[in-house]
Amino acid sequence: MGPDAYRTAGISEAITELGHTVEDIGNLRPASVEVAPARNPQVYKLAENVGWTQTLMAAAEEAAPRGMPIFMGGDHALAAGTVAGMAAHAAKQNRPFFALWLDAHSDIHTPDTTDSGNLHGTPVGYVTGRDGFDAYPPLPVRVEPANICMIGLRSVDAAEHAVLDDGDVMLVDMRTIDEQGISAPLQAFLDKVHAVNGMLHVSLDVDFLDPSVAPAVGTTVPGGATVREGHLVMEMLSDSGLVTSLDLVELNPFLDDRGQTANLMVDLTASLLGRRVFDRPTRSHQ
Ligand code: 5AB
Ligand code: MN
Ligand code: MN
Ligand code: MN
Repeated sequence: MGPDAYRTAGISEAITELGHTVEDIGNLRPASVEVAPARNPQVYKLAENVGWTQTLMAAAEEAAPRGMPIFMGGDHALAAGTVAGMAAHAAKQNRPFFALWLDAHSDIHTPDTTDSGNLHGTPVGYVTGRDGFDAYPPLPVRVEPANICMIGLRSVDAAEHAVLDDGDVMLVDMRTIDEQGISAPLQAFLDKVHAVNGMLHVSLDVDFLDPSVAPAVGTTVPGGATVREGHLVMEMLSDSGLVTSLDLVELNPFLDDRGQTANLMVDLTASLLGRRVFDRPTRSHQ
C-alpha cells in the first residue's frame, strides 16, 4: 500500500512541477521461487523476499539507463534488489558505487544472525556480500562497505554492532548528529563520492525521521531526525548532483495520521529533486 499512498500524496505531480518527467511503471510483482527452508527458523517469508530481490534487481538494471529510478516500498527488504541492481549498473558504466543509508537501523543482519527473522533488517548484509544469503540470487557485484554511509543510527543489534565495529562503513549515529550537526558528516561522504565520480544510491527509511513527525512505520524509534534535518540532507544531496537512485521504504499507510508521513516523504523527495523554499542569492551576506 505504500506506493499508492505516495501516489495519493502527489509524488508524480510534485516531481513534474520541478520540471522533470515522470514515468510511473506501476506496481511490480515478486518472481515466484522455491527455496530450501532457512537454517534460522525465525526467518519469515524467505521465498517472497528472494522473489522480490530477483524482480527488483532486474527492474533497477532496466530502469537505470533511462533516468533516476525511485523505488517505492514496501519494506526495506526491497533494497537488497534495488541496491544490487544499481550497483550492477554502475559497474557496467565503470563507475564506483556508493550508498547512503538514512535509517534508525543498520540493516546489516544476515538470515542467520537476525533474531526477529524480519528480512528488512538484512539488505545491507546482502549487498556487502555477507555469508548466509545462499537462497538469494547471486550478488552481481559486492558493495564496498567503505562506500556506504549510514546516517540516523539509534537502534543497532549486538550482532550488527560486531560487524560494524570491525568494518569500514561510515557511521553517523544520532549522537554524532547532536554533536556535529548533520551537514558536516554528510558533506564529508559526498566529497568522497564526488572525488571519484561515483554513482550514489539513497535509501530512505521512514524511521530515519522522528516518529513525532513520521508516525507511519512499524519500527518507530524515538530520537530521530527532525523535519529540517531531513530536508537539509535532501537539499545537500540535490546540490551535489550525485544521486542516481532513491528508495522510499517502510511507509505503512495504516499507521499514518491523515497522510502526514506520506506527505513528508513526498516533500523530502521534492527537496532532493530541486524544490527550494527560498532561492538563495548567489552573493554572500558578509
Ligand atoms: B528496518 C531489528 N534490527 O533485525 C531487526 O526498519 C530491526 O528496515 C530491523 O530498518 C529494522 O529486527 C529494519 C531489531
Ligand atoms: Mn531500514
Ligand atoms: Mn529502520
Ligand atoms: Mn522495517
